[in-house]
Amino acid sequence: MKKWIWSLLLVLLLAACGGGPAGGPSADSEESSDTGSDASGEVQLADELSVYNWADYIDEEMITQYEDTYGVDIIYDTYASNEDLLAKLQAGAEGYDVIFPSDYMVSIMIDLDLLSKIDTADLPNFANTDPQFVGAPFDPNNEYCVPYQWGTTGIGYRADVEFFQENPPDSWAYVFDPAMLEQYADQGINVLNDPRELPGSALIYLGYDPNTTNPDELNEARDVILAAKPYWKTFNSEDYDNTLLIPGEVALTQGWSGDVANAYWNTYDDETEDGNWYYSIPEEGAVKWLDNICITASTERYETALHFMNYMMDAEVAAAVTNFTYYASPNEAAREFILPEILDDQSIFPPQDVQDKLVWLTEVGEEGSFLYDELWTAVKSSQ
Ligand code: N2P
Repeated sequence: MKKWIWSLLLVLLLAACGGGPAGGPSADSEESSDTGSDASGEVQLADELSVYNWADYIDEEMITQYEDTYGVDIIYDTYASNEDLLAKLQAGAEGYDVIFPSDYMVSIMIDLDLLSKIDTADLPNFANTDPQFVGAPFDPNNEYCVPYQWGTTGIGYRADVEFFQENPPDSWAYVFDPAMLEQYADQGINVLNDPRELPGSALIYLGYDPNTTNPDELNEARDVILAAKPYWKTFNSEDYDNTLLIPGEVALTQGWSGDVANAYWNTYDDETEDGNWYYSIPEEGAVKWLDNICITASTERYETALHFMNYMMDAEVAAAVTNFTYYASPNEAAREFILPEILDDQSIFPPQDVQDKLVWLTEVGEEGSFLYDELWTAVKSSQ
């Protein structure tokens, strides 16, 4: 029996109603877990689906739209880092169906058997993906995950800070060099509360690979972080754009591209035609990342999870997510629905010469993970 026969039925139904996301079953499930196909070949969706995503990383209206269209209640929960997500799953948390790990975390999760396999032939909307994001090195045949959003890790700074008007932050020294920090730290500095991203930027500042497992290089990065830490006000990667940047609680942040763009557009002044948060990719280079939609190995609602995955790859849904989060979309078909000011914003979609300076984080192996854990514990426990 063809697994996605229901998607055909829905396409016909949506076509009759004037459109909507392609691919979807009838929504009259009575069950909280998948029941597979019934006699007519339609997949019976579960009553509920548990989705676990990064904080501030979706347009919640797209969740409501899914619930209303398909009659599936989404239990939506968020995390602050890949490591928090991993810890939760490793602690045996069951019930999460759909998760959004980044590149290097996909590799780790594949090795730990934490993900269900998928077949992209079952996902009609996978065809919307920009070919440059198909078959990324951490999942070369997309046997586990599909791309969700991508971005970079750089520096966000407040345009109205006088020091930055003369000295636009173009180096990681603005985050890590105490002599530099002296100039503006009293106005507040935030860094990402993330055990790979913060050491990663420090390593790049020092001229090292952000994936190094060389203990001397990691010790050097730890010392740079410890020397800068007294100047930092907050470690926040969860809601810093809304609680620290937009209200002007800090002057500078190590930040993710979309979060800083969110602050830019939310401080945009129609009169000056400018926002108050700028974003820079430091001259030493920076990390780029690709977050993914994956299904947990422990799911009992595999078909519903797959159906949701396909929904998220619909061109209009993916565009709505980017228009809300300000992160770049790997969905090529979504481009025509993305607001022109977002498509033209080079801090969100960096030009090729900037992209050439970017590196991926990769899995560092068991010993490497131990070293990064040790570094992170030293950073977080120091006074
Ligand atoms: C947005 C989270 C961005 C995810 N708040 C970075 N991988």
